[in-house]
Amino acid sequence: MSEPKRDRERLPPGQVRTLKWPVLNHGPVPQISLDDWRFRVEGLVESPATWTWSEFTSLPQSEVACDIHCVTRWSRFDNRFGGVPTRVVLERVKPTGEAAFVLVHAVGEFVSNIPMADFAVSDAIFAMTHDGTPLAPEHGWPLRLVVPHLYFWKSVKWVTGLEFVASDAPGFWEQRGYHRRGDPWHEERFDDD
Ligand SMILES: Nc1nc2c(c(=O)[nH]1)N[C@H]1C(S)=C(S)[C@@H](COP(=O)(O)O)O[C@H]1N2
Ligand SMILES: [Mo]
Repeated sequence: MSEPKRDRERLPPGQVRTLKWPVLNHGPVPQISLDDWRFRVEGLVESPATWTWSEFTSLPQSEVACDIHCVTRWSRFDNRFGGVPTRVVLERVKPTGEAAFVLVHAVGEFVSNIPMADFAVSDAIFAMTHDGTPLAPEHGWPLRLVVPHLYFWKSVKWVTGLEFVASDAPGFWEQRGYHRRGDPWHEERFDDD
């Protein structure tokens, strides 16, 4: 077995470790009813989809252990997220060859843009649980995206669906000066980094 990575090596440049889990969102925590909940996939895909909660949660699930890094400089180690890997969704909806970016939509006006190659990594997951318990409402219940290798603003809470597009379109924070991609290891914080 390999040695666990030293904490120092797990902390991207300019980050500070926190043991708590801060809450960050624009606007209020939405009221969501699982009966009305839908996950819609549209745009450049062979099989557009609209899934109910029971349909979505019938998709194959797994768990991901990861550190999370917020652009506001906190990092939280050793999170365990359970849910449906993005790869499972990709297998179902089959993006066309032109699909180069994914717009991840949330309740309200929140959206974030993610390059396909980042979205399709094996540890990106639509999470329903954190450390074995359902997500708290303020952390995205019932479903949030987690893309561990990008700053956490890409990990959209209260996800409502995906839109596959050919060219990049900046999302909510990306229109307000955040970086298009957001790699913490390269400190891609703002659009001029
Ligand atoms: N729907 C939605 N998702 C969102 C946000 C938001 O405002 N709305 N904020 C993002 C930002 S800026 C961060 S840092 C993380 C924070 O997640 P947390 O509150 O679970 O720590 O959620 C991201 N996902
Ligand atoms: Mo953030």
